[in-house]
Amino acid sequence: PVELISRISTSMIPLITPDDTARLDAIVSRGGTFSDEVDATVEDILARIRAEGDEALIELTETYDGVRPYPVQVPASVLDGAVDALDDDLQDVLEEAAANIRHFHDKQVDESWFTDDGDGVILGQRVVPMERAGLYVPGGTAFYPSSLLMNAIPAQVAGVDEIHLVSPPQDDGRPHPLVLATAALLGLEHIYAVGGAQAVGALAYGTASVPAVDTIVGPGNAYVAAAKKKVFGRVGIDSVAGPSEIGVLADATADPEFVAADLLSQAEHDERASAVLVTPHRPLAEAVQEHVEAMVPALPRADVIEQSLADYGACVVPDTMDAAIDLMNDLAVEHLELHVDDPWQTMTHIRHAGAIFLGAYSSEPVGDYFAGPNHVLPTGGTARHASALGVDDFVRTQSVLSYTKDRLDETGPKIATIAEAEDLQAHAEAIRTRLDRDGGSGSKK
Ligand code: HSO
Ligand code: ZN
Repeated sequence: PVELISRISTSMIPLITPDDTARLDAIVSRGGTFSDEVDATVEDILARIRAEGDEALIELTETYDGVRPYPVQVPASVLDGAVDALDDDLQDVLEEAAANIRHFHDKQVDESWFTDDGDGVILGQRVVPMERAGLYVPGGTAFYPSSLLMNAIPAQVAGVDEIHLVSPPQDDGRPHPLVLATAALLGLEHIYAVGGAQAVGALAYGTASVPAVDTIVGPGNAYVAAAKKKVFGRVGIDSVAGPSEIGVLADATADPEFVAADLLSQAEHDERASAVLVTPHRPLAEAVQEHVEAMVPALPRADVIEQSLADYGACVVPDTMDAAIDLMNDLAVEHLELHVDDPWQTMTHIRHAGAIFLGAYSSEPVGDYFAGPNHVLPTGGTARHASALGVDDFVRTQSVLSYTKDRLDETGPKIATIAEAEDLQAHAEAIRTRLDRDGGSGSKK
């Protein structure tokens, strides 16, 4: 059957077996890498921002965006009328989507907790929002209003005090009107007409106009991603997102047209996006191939889709559903759709995926735009260790300890024993000096 399969694998989305490890490896390891040129340029930009602040920020903006920010911080008066730039219907649905996203993220809020053993000893964990978050928002055609909702709302729900948004200036020296409108819709107040690595630097180090923040989130080009990686440690960052991907796990009950349409929805993101169907039911794979062929030519982004499918698309046909599930777990895809008879049952076998979409009507764009879960998700196999962007990315937990004299009298000698085993005498003394005060059990007589 392998020879047979390779004969028809010239389709727009190739049919392969799980033995085609070359293609499957290419899909998993296709993440974004930076060239040395990007790396050196970004290093330089960050050093200049650090040394010269606003002056460098404005100069670099003129160099890279060809315009002076007018001014760096967008005046409140501009924001007041910004929502008018939105078409009324679009405004309504964005507001509805924002409410859904807020509702979902409300559920993520963790409470502080404290234990009380009844003897006055209290241990606990405080959940404390960050003071300042930085949001990177791409300009012009790379700007998706939905992504601004997905990045800003968790910060708002977390209770972050100040959200500072940066976005590159257009010809008029201001961020794109749609960026301003969406920001205004969300009630964001601190907006700066700067972008690129210089904006990330400004958020990380602070300048006269842009305050230093505690964490920086949001998508951007290779320069922005490289800058975020470099300032990580000084500030927090969200994970650096790779190209989008979708995996569809399907059995004979799946509707091939739905499956094909959903594969294409991710393949259109960019040339490095990936779309993979895994099904043990070969007739389904072939039907999906046919629907793909039929649908792609009519799509405005057909070129992008053809490229991403040619490099990173596949209809994989393992022998059994168990093998299909194993493969899906190995791929650890960003979006996993389950088009199977009992998706809830199948889900119990899924270990690795960024977000899971169950059944024929949970199409991936439902999650991209509207349902409520975050669309900033781990890509490139990182779903093995990473999660969706969420409220957790904007809070810290702090441990709390409150001991009593009685409890220290009881446990102090044990604590001192460990300190001495570590040869850390001052640690032991910090305990013993308290036990000695009134001749407690640890006292040296
Ligand atoms: N699917 C993308 C998010 C997105 N889709 C934005 C449309 N707009 C990454 O999860
Ligand atoms: Zn999408």
